[in-house]
Amino acid sequence: MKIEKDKLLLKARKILENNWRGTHTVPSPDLYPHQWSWDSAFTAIGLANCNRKRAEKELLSMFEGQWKNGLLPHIIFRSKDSYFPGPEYWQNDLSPFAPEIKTSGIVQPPVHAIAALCIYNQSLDRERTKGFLKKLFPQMLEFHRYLLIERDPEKTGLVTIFHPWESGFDNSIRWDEALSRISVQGLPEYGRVDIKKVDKNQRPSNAAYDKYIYLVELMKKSKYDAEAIYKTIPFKIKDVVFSSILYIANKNLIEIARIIGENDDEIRSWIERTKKNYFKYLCPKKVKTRLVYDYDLVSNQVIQKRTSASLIPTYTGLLSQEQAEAVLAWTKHAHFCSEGCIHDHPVVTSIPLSDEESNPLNYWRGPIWININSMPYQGIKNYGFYPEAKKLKDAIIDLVAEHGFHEYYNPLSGEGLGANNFSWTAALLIDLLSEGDDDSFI
Ligand code: 9WN
Repeated sequence: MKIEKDKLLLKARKILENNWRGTHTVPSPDLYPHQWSWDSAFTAIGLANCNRKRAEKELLSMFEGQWKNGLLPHIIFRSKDSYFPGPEYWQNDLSPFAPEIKTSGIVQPPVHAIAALCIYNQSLDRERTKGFLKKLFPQMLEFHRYLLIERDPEKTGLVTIFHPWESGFDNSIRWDEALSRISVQGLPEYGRVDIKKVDKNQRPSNAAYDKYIYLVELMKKSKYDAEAIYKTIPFKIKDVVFSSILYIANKNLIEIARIIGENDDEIRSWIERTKKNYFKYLCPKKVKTRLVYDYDLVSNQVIQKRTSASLIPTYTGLLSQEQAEAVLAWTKHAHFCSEGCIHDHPVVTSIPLSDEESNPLNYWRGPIWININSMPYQGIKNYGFYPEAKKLKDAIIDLVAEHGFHEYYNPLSGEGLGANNFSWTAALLIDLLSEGDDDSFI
């Protein structure tokens, strides 16, 4: 498809403009009317290319929600607009560390340092941007410290998540087995708002929501204290995407420390820890596919589910060239919707189309998401697979140009699903379209 790049860029910027609320960008006005953590960081990556002042504000405002123990919550509640679970349900004041502002009590992947470095790299006035980095650096460091201490008592350099929402891949098949072991008891009455706004076939099931709410109940009982939660919660997983993103974010934090003249010894020690344990936990020798997976701390098993999560490690640079080739071969197989498909989008789906569990409509259980395409795109490009990377990039752009800026897409038809006018889709598109000469790496 021949796309008109300038028109597409304008549309993407307009979405970010409409979703801007003066201090932050909402992921989508109707379904997600507050500020989400990794959404804000993806949005800042897009804004770094076109509105750097706003990009800085976006990240700084996200850290207004930071807790005194470093935890950066996955939602800051910014308005009275309806969302469930809302602030009255989370009750962040159960924790002595919570801020005044109302937030959730869980985290999301730390994309923020990656976004902050993007802002600096794109800045036309780097001296001034250093001031922004200086402000944000200690807060990002505190967040990473929380993840590497409170969420990693095993000292593996890998993050333990307590809830599927922390992964950002909410109802992914990656969590099915762990959730199936949990029996829900004493659940409070609650009413979902999401399925009043989006077709319920495109959202997680009620049974999944019961487990999500039950897990939050358990965390509330522990007053959101990670040490206490570790002892009681039945969902404890070393998340491959979260840990990979943290590793990249730590590398970027080192670069930021260099730019502003801060000490980076502690960050380097975290990086070494991750390097030492990444394969030990996430891809032990007995794993025949050599793909990198999540590790379930309750069953003490690698979760060998083939999903797009296993493509994210390409972005870390930790894979050997041989392993990166295996990932690439895997993506080209049934997992890219490509040759032989009824449309022309060789884009990464959340789980392989060939998988019998794949559902083209349902959230993280089949559809295409733009963030899980842009990260492997950077990854395979870094490994030197230029033609494949170019093909993926063109496909992402084509998909959005043809079908609009949705939260996710049906991999069989390209049809947009979930929320419309979705901020990270717009932002990551801006980032891809702004990369300079499209053919520069061919
Ligand atoms: C729960 C905001 C968020 C994203 C997540 C996505 C979805 C929320 C929900 O929306 O999760 O956090 O209500 O389903 O799964 O990745 O950050 O866009």
